[in-house]
Amino acid sequence: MPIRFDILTTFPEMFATEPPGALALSIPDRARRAGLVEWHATNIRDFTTDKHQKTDDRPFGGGPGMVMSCQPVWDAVCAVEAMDDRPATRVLLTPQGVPLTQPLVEELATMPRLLLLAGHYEGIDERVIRKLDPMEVSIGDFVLSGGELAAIVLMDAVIRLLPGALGDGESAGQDSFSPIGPGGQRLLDCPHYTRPRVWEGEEVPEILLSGDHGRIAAWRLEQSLQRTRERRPDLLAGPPDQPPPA
Ligand code: 9D3
Repeated sequence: MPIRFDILTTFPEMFATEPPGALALSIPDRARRAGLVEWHATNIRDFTTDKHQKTDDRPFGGGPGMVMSCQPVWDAVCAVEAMDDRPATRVLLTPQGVPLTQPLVEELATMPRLLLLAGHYEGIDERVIRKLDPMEVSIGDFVLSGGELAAIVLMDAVIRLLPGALGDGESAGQDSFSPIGPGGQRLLDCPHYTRPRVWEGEEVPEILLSGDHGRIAAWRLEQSLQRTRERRPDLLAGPPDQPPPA
């Protein structure tokens, strides 16, 4: 069975398979055509009950922006979940969520069905969030205009991990090629080079031309460690200090 994504959004066009959108190209499109994944975007607006099809309203307590209303979100989730027998893991894309990391992506890739809820506006009424009790996920500490692009990022990261999604040329997800540090941490990749051997007077590092695969592997690991220390020391740091016992 393919993994099934259901996306609930007021912008379902962002998930179209044609004309090619973000997920209708490259690895996700090939995975879809191979039957490894299917996705269905549902417009939350189709579940509004008022004549103006309003999905949002002004915030209690005042302030800027609009809040997505409970009823259309709840009815959309219930209707979409009933379209398939498999239980859906509910995921709300929100700046308040837990950070999306590769271990979380790997966990999500084992699920038969993911229901992604993407909000626009300031946010969604907290009461329907509590009733849905979704996993809340953020893709990073920057401000998007809505959850849709975050949903696309999550889908791309999950889809490329599905068995059979990567072609022969592409390095795999849990790949043997991804550099691992002395403490088992994931490291940044080493630099890569291809022909010509000299470009604009810049030479390819001599070691890569040596044919000595042992020394090449050691050099690449050292490059990965050095770059990780310089650019992402947080990846090498151990767990944060525990507070001392009282
Ligand atoms: C400027 C508005 N913000 C007030 C403090 C709140 C806010 C609401 C909704 C900010 C962004 C959004 C829309 N973003 C998402 O829905 C979102 C998101 C993001 O903005 N960054 C990283 N991950 C995610 S996941 C969903």
